[in-house]
Amino acid sequence: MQPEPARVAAIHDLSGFGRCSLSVILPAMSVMGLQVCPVPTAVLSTHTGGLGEVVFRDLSDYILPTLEHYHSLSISFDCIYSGFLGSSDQIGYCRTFIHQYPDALAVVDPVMGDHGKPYRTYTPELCSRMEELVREADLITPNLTEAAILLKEEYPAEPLSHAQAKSWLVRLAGLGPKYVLITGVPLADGTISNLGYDDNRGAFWRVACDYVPVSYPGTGDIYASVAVGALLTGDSLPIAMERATRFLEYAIKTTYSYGTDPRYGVMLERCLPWLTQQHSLKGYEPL
Ligand code: PXL
Repeated sequence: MQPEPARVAAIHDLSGFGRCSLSVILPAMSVMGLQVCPVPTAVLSTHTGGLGEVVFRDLSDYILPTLEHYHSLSISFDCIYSGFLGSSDQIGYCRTFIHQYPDALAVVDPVMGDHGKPYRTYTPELCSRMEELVREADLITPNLTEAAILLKEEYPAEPLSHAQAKSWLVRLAGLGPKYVLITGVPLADGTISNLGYDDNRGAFWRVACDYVPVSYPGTGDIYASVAVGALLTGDSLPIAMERATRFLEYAIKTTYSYGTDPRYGVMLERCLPWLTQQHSLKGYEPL
């Protein structure tokens, strides 16, 4: 008999338009063969990246009663995966969720900002408390902006040397997680790379990305959900990083070729079948 698919509790917002958070995490992980159980932290009409006045409903009072309900049903999870939060109280609720499932892979995407700036709804308190949640994680997936906030560093004005990049990865692992992935890092070798670190092995990895002169919302969510989906279905860390990077390259280049409004996100629907195929992946490198 086929075992049940790995089950993921996905604690993120649901943005109706703009292809980010649960709207992309659910299809991407589902098509990879995972069972995703959404636990919405907030419901928004759109993401907060330039689409005007957003309708925002905070769901802070939904998370713990939902957890209790799942407990009463003896539902287990293989992974607790948190992302965009609606309020700083939700830091504590996510920690409780993680504590209740100590055997599950705890993934924290410390969603806080991009391009060197925090997102509109992310208060200084929410940013400063994110460290409490990161401490509980097995794996974190910050972009460079979020990595800088967590490390209390200025957003780097210059590309990072390999030694600096390794130091950032090790310092992030020092906050708690065994595995660290940082996305979108300009390196002094001239690449923009996604970086990974496995603290158990002391192994550093790098997957270089093709540059495309446009930025889409939701790409961090797609990267993290594909990488986590790959890990949960048996990929090694560097292969999972490469699967996520190659998929995003494909989705970004597809979208760019049509010239759609970048605020509408990547054309995920057209690209999802890629995730059902096995690709030979060997483009990662040690950092
Ligand atoms: O993709 C990150 C994200 C998630 N959720 C909301 C956002 C963003 C980024 O802009 O606005 C609501």
